[in-house]
Amino acid sequence: MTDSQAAAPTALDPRPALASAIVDTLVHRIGKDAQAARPHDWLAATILTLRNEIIERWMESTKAAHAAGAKRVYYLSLEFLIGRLLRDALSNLRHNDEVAAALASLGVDLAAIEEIEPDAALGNGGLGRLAACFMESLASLDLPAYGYGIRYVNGMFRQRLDDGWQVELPENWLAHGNPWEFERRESAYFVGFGGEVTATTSGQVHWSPIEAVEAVAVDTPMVGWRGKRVNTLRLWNARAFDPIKLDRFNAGDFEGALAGQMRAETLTRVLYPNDSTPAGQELRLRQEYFFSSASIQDIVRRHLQYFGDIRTLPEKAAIQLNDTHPAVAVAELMRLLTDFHELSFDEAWEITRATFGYTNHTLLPEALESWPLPLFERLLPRHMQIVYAINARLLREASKVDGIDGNAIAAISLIDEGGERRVRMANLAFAGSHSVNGVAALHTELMKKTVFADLHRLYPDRINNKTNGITPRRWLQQCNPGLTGLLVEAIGEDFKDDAARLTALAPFANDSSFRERFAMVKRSNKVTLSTYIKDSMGLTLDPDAIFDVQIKRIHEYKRQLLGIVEAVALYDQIRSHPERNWTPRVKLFAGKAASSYHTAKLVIKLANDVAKRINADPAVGDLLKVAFVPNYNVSLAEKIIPAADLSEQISTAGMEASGTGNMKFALNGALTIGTLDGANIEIKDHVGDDNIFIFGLTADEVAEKRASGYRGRQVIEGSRELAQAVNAIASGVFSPDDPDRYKGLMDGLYEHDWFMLAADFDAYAAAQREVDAKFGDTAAWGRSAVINVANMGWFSSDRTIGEYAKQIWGVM
Ligand code: 26V
Repeated sequence: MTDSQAAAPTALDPRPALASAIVDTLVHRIGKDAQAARPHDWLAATILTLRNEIIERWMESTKAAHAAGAKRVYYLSLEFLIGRLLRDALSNLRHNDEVAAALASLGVDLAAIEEIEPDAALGNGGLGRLAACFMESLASLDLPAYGYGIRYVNGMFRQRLDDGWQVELPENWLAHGNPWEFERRESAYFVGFGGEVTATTSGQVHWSPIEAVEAVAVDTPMVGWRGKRVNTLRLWNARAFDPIKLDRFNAGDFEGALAGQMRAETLTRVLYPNDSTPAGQELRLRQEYFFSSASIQDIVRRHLQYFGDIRTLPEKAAIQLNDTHPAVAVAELMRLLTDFHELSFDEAWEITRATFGYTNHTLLPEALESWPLPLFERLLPRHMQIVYAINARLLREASKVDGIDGNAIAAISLIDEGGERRVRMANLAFAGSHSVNGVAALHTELMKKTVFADLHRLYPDRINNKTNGITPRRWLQQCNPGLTGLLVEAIGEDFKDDAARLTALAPFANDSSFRERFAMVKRSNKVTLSTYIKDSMGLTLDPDAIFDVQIKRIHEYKRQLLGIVEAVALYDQIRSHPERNWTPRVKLFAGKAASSYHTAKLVIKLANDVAKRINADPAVGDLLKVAFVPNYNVSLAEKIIPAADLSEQISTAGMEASGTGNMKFALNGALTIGTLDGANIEIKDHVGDDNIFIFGLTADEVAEKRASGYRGRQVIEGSRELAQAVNAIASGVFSPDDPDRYKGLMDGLYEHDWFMLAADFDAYAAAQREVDAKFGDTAAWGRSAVINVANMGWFSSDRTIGEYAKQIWGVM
């Protein structure tokens, strides 16, 4: 297949062949004819047809890496938030127009079948989506890499709103089968749990687990830009060894016969839908060990098959730990090296540290993983011994360093001894890696100063920064074809191969006719989104209003509440001064709350209550509309981001490690209103102070204020606008059916305000009025929007992966 335009079929045109290939697949693989086929059948037939080419490139990629004896990158992540794959694969292979035309000739609309592909939602939020962007960039940069994770049967829950309250519904992405995946029954590993460890007199250690499951590989191809390379995402499925215990079955004990199977399958049944606090549940630790063990066994097996000598592992394999979820892999590799390959502890430790790198994604103390020691020891007795041995060595080293006192030793230890003893996964990951990185410049500096201060003193060269990025294929080319087309007209195709070339757009910021076309693209995207919102929610939006968007997980530190309180204040202002020249505004919110996170769920309800009241008030009309769009996921983000004018990135400074949504918006020509937090700081540095709205406390100021005993009351009582909004919410103006619903939430702002909402409110409101003024100046706004696009190329995940490849993995 070649890159072709949608022209009329001719004798030389390959399209009839493609159309008949799709029909052939439909008949012979799906078992339907064109008359009986339903949209899902066409989707499967299209994917299966396209897959043939992908498989060929996939095999070539694997063979080439083998022939070159190349070092491979292994990305271990409990989450891969991939979204849909058909448009991604079509676009990266440059077959969009051709396949659209072939399907059209069969009376099938490509866009419509793309829309019914389920999202692969095997992740919670930023960390999982980053893993997916990284997989795409690794293939695009032609680096041999494997992603390793879990093939959850049920991904991130679907969100429904019942009278404004979040309701979680099970997600079932595999309901129609998954044409992208290949089960590899030959790649299966034994993963044990529990039992005992014995040692022979000669020192041979033997672990006899009391329970075991089989990990079976399921592979999905990851297609890089222009199909240059196709890498593997290998997800593990758990199976019982003896699927049906026939003796029990024959004896009539059907339930007993299936119990082992059920227990094994439970392991890979569901993604933990929480990214704020560790579940602390045994099943989660089992998931972590299950996928870490299978992945390490697979990596070691491949290394020995290709290179023969376990000692050369660090020269041929780089393993990156995506947060601490796979940290037990450090102990697992140590176990294989010492117990099976009979290396000395010291040699094994050297190999392990040279092989692993660890990426930290949050400093929130409540999100740092640690496991009660008795649980860890019961489930993984051999790993517990190894953790003790690593710890003894670590603390011995630490005690030799000047300035490391008893408190520092306690902080460095792999075991938390304050209260019930716990195994600290971040310390294990840090100790077991040669590189520990943060995901934005500020975050990396804070790592050195806060959670890892003592480990940093011990190993001052280990912490480094790798500012996150996003793939411009999915987040510009695929989701925003209108803007992409305009960019090609202006600066040619080069930016598609190297996002840094977007800088060629900068001069067009001063070209009024270009700005007009740029504004037309944005308006057209806003019309498309408005149609979606009208159809799904029944709400009519004015596409000429400013589309102000805050979409992300609902979390107190991300401060959706600040956005809502400001909307209430604005509503009050519009009602009090209808004669003023207001800039019409649409405030869009979307995001999921962890099911046990009550405050986050209450914030969702508040957004909905506020929307209900404001949207029904004829006094504001089209000047202000508020909507909470249900079931935020990757595909919804792809619809909303191209239509945004204003990107809300308003976390409490010092708390958002990086953010990646911030990058997606700016790349699509939205202006950011944000705090000096995470990657916002670097976005500001790239787009320039005049093209971003920065407000609020800095991370240092937040820390000082907290230390000084700050309380929200101090500022609320001094800010009329804020006090009115908070008191209106607290007194039930937006919840007449339950006037006290938000009293506790608002009291929290008076009494604590840990997230500095009140402290930042006036600055935020002032920045919003600057936004209004600038949006009214079409030329000024358009200039800034174009400058944003021109300067966002640096935030391509190709740049990020290039840095990992050169500075951590040694593969470029
Ligand atoms: C954390 C936890 C903690 C408890 C156990 C379950 C669980 C599952 C996931 C997570 C991930 C939280 C960390 C996270 O997603 N961090 C986000 O990472 C993004 C990519 O680096 C970054 O842009 C966001 O700022 C950061 O919040």
